Amino acid sequence: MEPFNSYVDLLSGEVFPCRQVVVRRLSDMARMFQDQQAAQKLLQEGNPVIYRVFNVVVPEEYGHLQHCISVIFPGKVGQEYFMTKGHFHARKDTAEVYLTLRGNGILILQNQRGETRVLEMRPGSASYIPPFWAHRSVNVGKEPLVFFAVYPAEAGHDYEIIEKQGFAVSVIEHDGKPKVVANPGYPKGG
Ligand code: PAN
Ligand code: ZN
Repeated sequence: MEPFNSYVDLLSGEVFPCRQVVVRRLSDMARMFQDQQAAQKLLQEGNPVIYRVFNVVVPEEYGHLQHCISVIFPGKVGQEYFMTKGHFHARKDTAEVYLTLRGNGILILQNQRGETRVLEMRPGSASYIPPFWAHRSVNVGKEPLVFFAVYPAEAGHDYEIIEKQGFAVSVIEHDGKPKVVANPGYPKGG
């Protein structure tokens, strides 16, 4: 195939040209938030967009590199900040790099033993997500969190484990600041 460029608007995160945009609204992931009462209220008030992903389309084959921009909007469901669904890669032995372009976030990582790590995301942070770590990004700032991601094109996404069990930690606002807390709903022992 021919080499090509894409162009990223560093403020909005929009990619040009873009042939595939994923839009995640609260209704797509409402059960992932801790405060179900707050989630239901927000759903009734208009079902906000939580994030968008602008994908550059490349063949989903070994050797290619998938790349995209994610934009997580600022906001909270109860005290919990807007975040992505989070996933393992379907091929768990594949890594990923996130380069943050705008905003402030926290990247939650969790391995198959249920051990978690968190990394800050701010303009200029290049976060390495090693193979076998599930990942979810959380916008803890007041502006959109915009980051560029690149990963093996054959990696795929496995949302099922996270949809069932969630992550062992959540990021909530406490005294006006982000705080990483244990998730009470997470099954003990991983
Ligand atoms: C990212 C994510 C993106 C949206 O491109 O797919 O931020 O998050 P969810 O896929 O968890 O909804 C990535 O990690 N790709 O592998
Ligand atoms: Zn990923």
